[in-house]
Amino acid sequence: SEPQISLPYVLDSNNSSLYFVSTKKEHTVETHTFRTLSGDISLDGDARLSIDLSSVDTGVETRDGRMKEHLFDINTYPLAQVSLSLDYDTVKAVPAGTTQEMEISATLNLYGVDIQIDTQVQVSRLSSSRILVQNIQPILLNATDFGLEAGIETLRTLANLTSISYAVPVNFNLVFQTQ
Ligand code: OTP
Repeated sequence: SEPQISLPYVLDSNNSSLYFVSTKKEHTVETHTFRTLSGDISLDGDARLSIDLSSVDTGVETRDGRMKEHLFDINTYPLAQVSLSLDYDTVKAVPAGTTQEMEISATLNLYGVDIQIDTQVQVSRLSSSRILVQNIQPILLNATDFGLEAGIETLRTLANLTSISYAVPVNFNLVFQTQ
């Protein structure tokens, strides 16, 4: 059943995840994550997700360090930020135990560049106070859209690789809860 009163949602970071995929040497595909996410959804329907780029975890410390320094330049751009507006009441009205598909149009700010992401998510109501938001299709980023190709070429040279793809699929599972 739906909550009786309206409250803002806050990301439950321990139960949320965001994964991205890299491809090197044409066929070597690896999955990586960011450990630290935060976010919220206000009563006005302003939804935000903040990704702490210093929390990148590729399973290889040297690679994490190189990505922070040469790719993301975390001293200048510590966060990637996603924002969108949605209808709070539509989210509130999803009955517990059910899933609803929603079209969203979000802005991703990464490396000082804003790009628009139009995609479909599914919103599942876990309980009166918790929802799970997941992408349905993989979200396909291209590093060139953010001016990140020079950084990728630096990583490629440092690791002495023949290629690293600029195409990066992203998937997320975000749990939001009211307080
Ligand atoms: O020697 P060696 O072979 O070992 O070499 P190494 O492998 O060590 O070194 C080589 C290095 C390699 C191979 C790594 C290269 C790395 C890359 C190519 C990765 C580059 C990464 C990029 C470009 C991007 C990373 C991803 C992000 C920053 C995350 C972006 C976030 C996205 C897309 C999420 C978007 C979210 C949306 C649209 C919605 C969010 C929802 C909400 C806010 C809630 C909405 C709520 C409701 C209710 C609907």
